[in-house]
Amino acid sequence: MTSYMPPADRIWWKVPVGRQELVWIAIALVWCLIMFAMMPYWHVYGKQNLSTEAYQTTPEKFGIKVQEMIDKYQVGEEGGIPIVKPPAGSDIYQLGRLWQWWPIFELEKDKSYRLHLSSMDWQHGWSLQPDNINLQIVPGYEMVLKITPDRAGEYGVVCNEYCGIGHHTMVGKIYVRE
Ligand SMILES: [Cu+2]
Repeated sequence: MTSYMPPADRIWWKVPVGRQELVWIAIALVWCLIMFAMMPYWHVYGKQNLSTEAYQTTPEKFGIKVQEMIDKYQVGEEGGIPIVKPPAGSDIYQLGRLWQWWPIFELEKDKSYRLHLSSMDWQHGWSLQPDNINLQIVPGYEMVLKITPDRAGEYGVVCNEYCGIGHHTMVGKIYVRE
């Protein structure tokens, strides 16, 4: 009998499941449960997934927050992009747009900040180098993550989501001072 023919026994669902099949279902189920448990385990102990928060916003609202922070804490300018030194422990805002990460931050080592990220136009990829922290940044949502820079130096923010003709020039900066 082939599968496209009707079963010989009309009430086939009452035929007991074979032992081998039961064993494989059990093995697959146990493996699923292990994988399920691994997700929270790696989140906590794997040191690879960020604990981010996400909120709805609009480009207009987010742009206002960014500008308010710049007006309060700007300390300089580099290549036409403001450099901002917000107080330790504060909420800091960086926006992505064609083709900039705006503004540049000057942060203190070993101090924590709540970093808010959003896009003004379309999807960008926020990639912190050389630490390789990656986040998808989309308009309409703000991602929030707590950061505590533990090394002084200059960090780059590159866009790793192709966003048009100037994508390769979309490079931002974060300075961390002792
Ligand atoms: Cu891009």
